[in-house]
Amino acid sequence: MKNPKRYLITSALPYANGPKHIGHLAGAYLPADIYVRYLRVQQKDVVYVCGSDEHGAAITIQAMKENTTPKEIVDKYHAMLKSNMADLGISFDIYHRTSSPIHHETAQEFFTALNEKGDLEVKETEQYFDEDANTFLADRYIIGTCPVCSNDNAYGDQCEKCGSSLSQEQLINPRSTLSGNEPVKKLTSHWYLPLNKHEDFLWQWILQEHKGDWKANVLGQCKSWLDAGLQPRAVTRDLDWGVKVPVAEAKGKVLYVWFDAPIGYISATRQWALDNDKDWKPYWYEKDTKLVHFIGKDNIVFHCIIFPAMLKLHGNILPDNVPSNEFMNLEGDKMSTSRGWSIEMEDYINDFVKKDNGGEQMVDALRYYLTAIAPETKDSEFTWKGFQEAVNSDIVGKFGNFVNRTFVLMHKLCGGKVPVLHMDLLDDTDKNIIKEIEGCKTKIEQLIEQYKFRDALFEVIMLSDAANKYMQKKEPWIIAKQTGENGNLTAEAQMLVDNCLHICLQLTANLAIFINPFLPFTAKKMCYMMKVVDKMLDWENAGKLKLLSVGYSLREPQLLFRKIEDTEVAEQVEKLKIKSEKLKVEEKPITDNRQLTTDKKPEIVFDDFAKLDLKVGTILSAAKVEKADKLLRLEVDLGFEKRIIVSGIALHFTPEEIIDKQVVVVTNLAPRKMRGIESNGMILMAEDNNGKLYFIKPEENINPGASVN
Ligand code: B3M
Ligand code: ZN
Repeated sequence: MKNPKRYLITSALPYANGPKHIGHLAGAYLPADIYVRYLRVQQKDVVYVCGSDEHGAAITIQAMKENTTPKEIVDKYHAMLKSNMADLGISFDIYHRTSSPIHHETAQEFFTALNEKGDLEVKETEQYFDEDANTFLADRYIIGTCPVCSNDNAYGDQCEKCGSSLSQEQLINPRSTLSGNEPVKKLTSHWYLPLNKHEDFLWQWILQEHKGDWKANVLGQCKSWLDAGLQPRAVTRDLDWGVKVPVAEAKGKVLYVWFDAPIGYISATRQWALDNDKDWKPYWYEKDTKLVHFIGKDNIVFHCIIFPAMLKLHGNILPDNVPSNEFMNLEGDKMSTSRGWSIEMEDYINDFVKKDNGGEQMVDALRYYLTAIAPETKDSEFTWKGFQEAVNSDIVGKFGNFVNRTFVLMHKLCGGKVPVLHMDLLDDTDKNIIKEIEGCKTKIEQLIEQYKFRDALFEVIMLSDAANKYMQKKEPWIIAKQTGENGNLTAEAQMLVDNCLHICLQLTANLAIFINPFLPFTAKKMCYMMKVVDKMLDWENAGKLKLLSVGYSLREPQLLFRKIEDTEVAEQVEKLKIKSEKLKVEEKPITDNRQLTTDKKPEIVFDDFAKLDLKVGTILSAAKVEKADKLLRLEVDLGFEKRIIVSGIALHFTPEEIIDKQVVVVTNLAPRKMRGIESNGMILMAEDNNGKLYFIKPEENINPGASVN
């Protein structure tokens, strides 16, 4: 779209069902943030909205898993996601939530408008029903075997192993998540969006109008959906958590989460307008608004086909572009929080940003690497080694190094002030680098406007590389040794030194402007060093040579980035392995922890119980048993003696985390040899329905050897 009057930028609303990983960050948040920051320094009218997606089975199932209510789940993870995003410099104008009243109202109005116009169809169909739990089983409440990859635990809406988008009907051997039983079919009515009626429009709009400007991966996915033919899609569900269907006869039904979530973009805009005394309507109704959705590839069909069909029926504008990214893998495998093969935003923040030697520079270090390897056209791969190399060689070695050398030399050779530029002394080397600064601006603009952030960032690093080479060629520290007979620097030499450092300083100012959308904290630090206000970062200043006035005194340099050490890389790789191993046992389907297991044992008399000698012990040491994945060798202090006990808990706990823990031990169990080690007792553990283990221990630490009766 040429010259839009305003921009509305959205990032996919993350489900508030758990922490989100840096693959999510790289896919939908960081690129949008770069784009928005770029538009803001161009003084564009831009609003950037996002928020937590708080409905759907993803939330209610997590609540079952954590043995709590959906409300507590969304409150907890909404707070976490909001603060993680802020910590990582994602500059939303609003981070809203779909549990808010204004969202419920907006989504209901939207549904009612379509329903009253006759754009939805009501159909009675058979749906899976759990007779034990006496409830219909929406989406993820059914698990079964994936027809594509044979994964036994595919969800009713998606297989997390191969990424296929599924419907419950496609699952082989469906089972209920609530009881594990085979579900029965029961009649129920739902509202459908007849997508089949909009095929022609969608075909024309996506594959004709946008074939030149949408990304190939996006067009490709849309084409295969359209080629396969669109089906009517249910937009309501039998669930008790979500936006109530605003129709009297729809008791016990809520809007399908994928119907209400994208409307979350609208309700967030409304809330932003309320908070800022603005009018939200032009952003959703005026044709000169440029609406751009940033998402990951698993969300393409919803943002390119379903939501646009809804928007069109509702009389809203359509997205101008949906620059979806592919996936970012991690150390050779798919990133997945549930399998523990991921780096959560929360963990990165704790391990790097909130540590000594961390801070905002480590936010920018991550933003740098994630953008440099952004999966813009195909899947990409995060490795800790790659992170280290990118940070150490590009932003420490090239960008940071140039800025630092410039400041050090300016203080040493030019008295800490911006030196004069002697135009008559400029040679070709000077003129070439000046041209490069100007050229860089145009290149970055073109690339960002095509959503090629990776290449745009590469241009900035190339400019800093060229800047280093320029300085290396000019060698002002050598010229500064050309002294006359009186021992002072010759006038000509001083002028050459001044020219070089003048250019290097203007280059630094330009680098700050160029890097700002990508690494905003770095740009800010550079402004501080140059003693200029943030206004200098306005895009119209880019490419200019007079950003810093002659004679202006500047601050001492600060280090922009620190190196990543080998030990940090090793620690993170190790941490990843431990985390994923620990979660392997939990890979089983989720069952409801609030339901009691009923496997009862036969009655015993008191004397049977009294035969057990139960004592409190303290774990003194723990170590893995070689060639036995599940076993830990524990040394336990029982007060009167220390014992070796072999326990099958290695997949649940690391040795480090259980040292000093108190446990209850069956001390009079006959000794048993396991993997050649004699085990003298047994540790009592509780196990929930998901197979997760918990220690049984006194409320407070007491003396080891205390008896348990
Ligand atoms: N919450 C799905 C996801 O996190 C969903 C996105 C909604 S965007 C309107 O992948
Ligand atoms: Zn699959």
